[in-house]
Amino acid sequence: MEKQKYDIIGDIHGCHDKLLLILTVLDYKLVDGCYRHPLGRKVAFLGDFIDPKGDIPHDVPAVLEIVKTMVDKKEAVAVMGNHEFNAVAHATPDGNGGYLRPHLPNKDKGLKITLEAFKDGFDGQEWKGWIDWFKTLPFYLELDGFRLVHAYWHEEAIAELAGKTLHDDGFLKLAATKGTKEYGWIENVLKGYEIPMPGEHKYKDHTGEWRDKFRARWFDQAPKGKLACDLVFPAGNFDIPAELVPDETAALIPGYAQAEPPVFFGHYFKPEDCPLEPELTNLACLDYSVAKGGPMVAYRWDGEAKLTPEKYLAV
Ligand SMILES: [Mn+2]
Repeated sequence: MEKQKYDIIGDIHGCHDKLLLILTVLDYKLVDGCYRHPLGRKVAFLGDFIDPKGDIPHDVPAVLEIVKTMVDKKEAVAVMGNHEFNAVAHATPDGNGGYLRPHLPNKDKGLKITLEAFKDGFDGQEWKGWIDWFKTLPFYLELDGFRLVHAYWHEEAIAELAGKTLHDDGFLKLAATKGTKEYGWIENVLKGYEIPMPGEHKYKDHTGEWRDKFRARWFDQAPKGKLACDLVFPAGNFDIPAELVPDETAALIPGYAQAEPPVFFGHYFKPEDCPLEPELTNLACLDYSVAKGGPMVAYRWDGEAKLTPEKYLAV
């Protein structure tokens, strides 16, 4: 049987104008309040719908309405991003007078911008309704011929997360508590893979915090004998030294085997001038920093096992 065709769309972060544009260019039409494709194609969303940066045009409620309506009407599928997970933890009381994600004045700036757009903000019924919806989003999807995950297809975490949902309060609490195995699974799948810097090196991240780990190319096969600057993903984004990564660190990188179905993910803020091409023939990161003014990117998947640059679309 012929496979269902999908247009896979990377991170959105409230960028309503680019979402409308990419749907239009992909030939989706608004019919009965829902975007639908005349040839029966569907959209696959990779998460991070909310939390815009303040200086980029945004309309979070409109983005959420479009995505949820398409998912409800079975015109789209969607996985959870780390920003949706964070919003759920931020909205859930911890039982000790606080929240699973503490409300700190200088943290979660994007979420503050998100909340301003809803009637009565954090305390309103509208936001509570969206939190309920975020909880329904799967942590990953394995469809006929391809896979979707926000950041990292980690076999073990994915096997553990099968059947789990944030509607289970016990699981949600564990998943939001540092040091639990549930927290580790969620970190991997929604935030990607970090390996220690070689030696005593540290670098300053975008929040100004000093870090001794960096986001690695989790998909490379047997990456021994490489320099740290060659293993950072995306390339050139951070101040990572040209120093050999010890074998035991490289051995932590599982790789993504060539025989596996194609996997699509977002999350990584690839620089906006990054070439529109897959990282591997069966692996593509579709986040080109739309949140910072980069393009929104889609991949037009027609059932192929081998991904090609011609199938990319950027607006
Ligand atoms: Mn993300």
